[in-house]
Amino acid sequence: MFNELTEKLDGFFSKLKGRGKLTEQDVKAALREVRRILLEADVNFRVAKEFLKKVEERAIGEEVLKSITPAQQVIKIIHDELIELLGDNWTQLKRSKEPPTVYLMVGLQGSGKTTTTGKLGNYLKKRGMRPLLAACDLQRPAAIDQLERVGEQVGLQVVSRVADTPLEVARLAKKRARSEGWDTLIVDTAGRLHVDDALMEELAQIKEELHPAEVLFVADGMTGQDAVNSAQAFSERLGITGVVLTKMDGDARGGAALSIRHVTGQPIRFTGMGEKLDALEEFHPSRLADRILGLGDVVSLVEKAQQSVDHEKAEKLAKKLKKAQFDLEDFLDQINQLAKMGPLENLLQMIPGAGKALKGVQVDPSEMKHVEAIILSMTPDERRRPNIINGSRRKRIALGSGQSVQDVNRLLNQFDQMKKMIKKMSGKGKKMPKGMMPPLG
Ligand SMILES: Nc1nc2c(ncn2[C@@H]2O[C@H](COP(=O)(O)OP(=O)(O)OP(=O)(O)O)[C@@H](O)[C@H]2O)c(=O)[nH]1
Ligand SMILES: [Mg+2]
Repeated sequence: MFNELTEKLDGFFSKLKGRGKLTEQDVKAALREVRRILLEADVNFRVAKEFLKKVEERAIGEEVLKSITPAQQVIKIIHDELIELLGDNWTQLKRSKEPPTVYLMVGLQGSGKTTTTGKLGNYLKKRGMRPLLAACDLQRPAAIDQLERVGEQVGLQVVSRVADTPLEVARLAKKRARSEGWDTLIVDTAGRLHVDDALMEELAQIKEELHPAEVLFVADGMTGQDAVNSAQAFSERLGITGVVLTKMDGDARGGAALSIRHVTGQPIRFTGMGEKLDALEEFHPSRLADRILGLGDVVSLVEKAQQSVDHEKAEKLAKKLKKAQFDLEDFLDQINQLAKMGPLENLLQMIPGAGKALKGVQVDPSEMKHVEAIILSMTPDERRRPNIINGSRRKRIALGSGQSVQDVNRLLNQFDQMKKMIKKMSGKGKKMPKGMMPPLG
């Protein structure tokens, strides 16, 4: 996410870093460059203009000219202003005084409403709440099926097929939530290709009926300028309280986040980071600003690791590590843990410097599958005592896993190296961070 923007700013700032004090001329030239970067990244031109005006006001003059490292000063100003533009720090979604708290999901067709309904339900469930989902998209019969499937996947009940109009389904769903004691109701609605009156009217009626605590505008992060226009329309005609930016796992140009926030004045609450129903992240402006400026997002990385790793397993593993009993079963376990943390590229992006260093390096998820296949083709005994795996066993494992003998050799070598490294670490009495895995080979 925001790769291109980061890269360009990086390139520009490395030029800047080589210079002495900045003159007004320099600042203007620098900001012209930043403006080009922002526009290319699909930031709305009005937003870019206002943003840069603020930066310029702060940058030109004493503050920068008197500073010892002017480049750093400019970076800091841009960073601060970015955070300012992206919004205040993340806060929890609002709750209603009387249950159920209703969250109304709205947005254009295909923006990710139904998926996000499931993701949000999953997110709240994990935090101890009891959400109920409501299928109020009666445009297409398939829409109801889809939400029912999503509900099943995350283990949540869905109110569907109880009436013929979205408004009536919404009303009955809230009634049911109240009488059965569900504390949250998340309402999936229909989308349209373009903002149209019929849709706005339908949504306005549902909103009036349900008194939602939040109206969340779900926007496709890949759509750039379009996202801005529709966000503005929904914001003006319906009134929204927050934004979920989906598909930010793709190569979104990034401008959407900046612009939508500015145009609607409403905070971005979450980002969708994949099709899976756990791929929803809380939106942290400061972290995103760090990311835009290439400072990495270590906080997210650590949080992610902690959430995904089963702590009990981690503790068992730590004990094994101490006794240097780490075997291929554990190795496989670790690979599966890693897989749970999401696409590898996402994780690597969060490590400072990794974005640049790994540029062009493709991390192939099928690699992981190969490793898994190889280990699964071993006997339990072989997994526990890899040193017994001789030449003929290697051939058998290669055949069984559909990989080459070289692949098997490589994996065993990697495992060997990793074991040596672990021994070294535990020998020095260094503690592995809780829940973190050792680097792969
Ligand atoms: N990569 C990626 N895909 C997503 C994300 N969120 C949703 N999608 C995909 O986008 C497509 C559309 O998502 P839906 O949830 O059906 O969108 P919708 O807004 O409900 O669509 P309509 O009901 O037709 O208006 C699906 O293929 C989803 O899997 C995301 O964060 N990342
Ligand atoms: Mg839908």
